[in-house]
Amino acid sequence: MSPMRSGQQAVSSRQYAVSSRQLLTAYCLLHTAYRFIRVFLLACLALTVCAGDQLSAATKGPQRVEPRSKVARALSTEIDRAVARRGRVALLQRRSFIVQVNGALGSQHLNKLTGAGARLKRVYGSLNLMAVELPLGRAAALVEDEDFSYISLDRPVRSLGHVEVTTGTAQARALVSNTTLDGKGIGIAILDSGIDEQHGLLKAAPGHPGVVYRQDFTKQRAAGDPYGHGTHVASLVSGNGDFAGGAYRGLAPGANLISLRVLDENGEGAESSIIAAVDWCIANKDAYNLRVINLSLGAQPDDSYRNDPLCLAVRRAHDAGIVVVCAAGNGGKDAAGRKLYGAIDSPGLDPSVITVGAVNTLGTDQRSDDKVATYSSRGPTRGYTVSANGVRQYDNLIKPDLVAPGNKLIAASSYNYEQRQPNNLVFTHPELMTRNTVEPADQLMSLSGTSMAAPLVAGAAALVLQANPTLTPNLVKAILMYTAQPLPGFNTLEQGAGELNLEGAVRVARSVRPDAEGLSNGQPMLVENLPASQASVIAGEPCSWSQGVIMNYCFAYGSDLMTYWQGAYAANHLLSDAVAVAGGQLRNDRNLLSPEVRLSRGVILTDGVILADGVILADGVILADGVILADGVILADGVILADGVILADGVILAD
Ligand SMILES: [Ca+2]
Repeated sequence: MSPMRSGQQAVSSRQYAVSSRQLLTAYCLLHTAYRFIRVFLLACLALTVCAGDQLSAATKGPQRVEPRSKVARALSTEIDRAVARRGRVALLQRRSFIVQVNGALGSQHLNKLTGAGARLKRVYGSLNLMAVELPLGRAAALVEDEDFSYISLDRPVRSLGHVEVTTGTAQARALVSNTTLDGKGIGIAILDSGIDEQHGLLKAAPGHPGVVYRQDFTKQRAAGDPYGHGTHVASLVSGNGDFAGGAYRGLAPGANLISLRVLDENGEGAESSIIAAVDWCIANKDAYNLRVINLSLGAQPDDSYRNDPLCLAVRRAHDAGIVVVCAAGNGGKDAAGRKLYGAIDSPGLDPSVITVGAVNTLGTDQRSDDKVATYSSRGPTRGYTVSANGVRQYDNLIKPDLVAPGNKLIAASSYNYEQRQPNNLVFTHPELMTRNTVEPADQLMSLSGTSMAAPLVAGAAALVLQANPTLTPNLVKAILMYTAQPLPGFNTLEQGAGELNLEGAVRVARSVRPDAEGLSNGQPMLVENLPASQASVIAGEPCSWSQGVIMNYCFAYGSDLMTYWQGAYAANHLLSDAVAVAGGQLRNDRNLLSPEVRLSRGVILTDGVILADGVILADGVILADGVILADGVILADGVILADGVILADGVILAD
């Protein structure tokens, strides 16, 4: 059984894009004909009422890519469903809509709407659209009127403002005296599909440096971000707080972005490009104070992390003192929707990096309703080596390391100025666009995936490093895990240590002695005590810290992890160096862990697979060799994507 893969979706989207382009070309040809054959046009007036609208959309570019119908797809599905169920109540229910009009918005439009029982919520005169409330059943009838061009549901926008609160970032900003934590001075490399630097959330402004360096590692040498993924990711990291009243402020708006383009206009890239970009980061880290790399991309592993070239590259970056953040992948379920374990992408399967899964916040600041997204890739890692007699030895490391909001996040939508059209993600999936403005630099889109969760952790790492620039990558990772909040009902292979809690992370980070790296294993490392409760309060709710750190095969826990320097935090180690498997038992290295740190009592089977005692696998999921026996879940095999193609997330079906 092979897991659902974004790559398959990317291929089909591309085919869809070609046909859409052909449609647009046809419209443009029609438009030319319109100029020269007005007489003919008059004779065909009835026909052009609809086509003319599409023509203007085609020439203006971003307005609407392929208006096949006057009713948005999601809305027409809802109406159909209500009608099929004879749902009188559903049809009478008042909903919020965006109504677009033909021609200049005038009193005739307002009169018709109020006549249909609509309540006007907001009128956007310059955009010729209105936000209204209307019974669902009236919506379809409304668009029969020629004065109206398009109607869609006014979907709830989950702005980053929500993410800023629910991750504890809003509180964390003021935790260091005399400064506002915004990532200032920290360089963050975004290895992705490029960044649209003209976008309102990303262009340079006072207090918001935006992109300070850019280089294209693909063969295309394209400007901006024709695919759209990298711009979205970059604005989650550092969107300008002056845009739209701060509703989409990134976690680290003061950081310096380094845009290294490794994915092409279809979201695909080669391993070699990524390795070259990572090596560029290592060579230039001092020039840009480059402390964080974000990799919202991945490939299915066909190698152990010990041999995987991407893993070796990110390991070099880690060893050079850079915090590397990777998306876990979106392989959490198969095509039939069944839960899947063992689908962590490369390079997220390397023990040195911070691997991030996605949380569905349900759009609320409170975290008590948060869930790990169904598509978020679960551990263990399934890279493998093959022994001399042909037997696969799987890595089986616990991943992800933590989870962060990643479902339906609204952020910047890049514009393709060369072709005068939205980015390819929006071009092929117009429903992703959540803020469709005439000004391309103000457009926003909604994406879901671990690709969206990773940049929140990258931004968080930048704030932690601003709070305490002396921290090693291992200590940054340990602090983020230690202060993360375990979500009830999800095991460690689903959520790692828990959900990102920046309030707690900054509180610990600022307390670490600046000379901590010179300490020996077990020496006190804080300048103040840990809070007695070891919990944060976010959106009025207590959020307990996990108080532990994942180390390959187990969960190390105890306050000593934060109160005493651990040898494993040093730059020349991995956290997981502190724990070894010997004779089927976990043993901790006394030189790398202080005596009071406990290890979860996981039993290690002879083939290196964990059989946990309920600490790690709370819901009783049992791992055997290659198959999960409990509750029908399936363990993905190390399926091979042989040609070294790297994929960004395609468009995934959000929870
Ligand atoms: Ca929530």
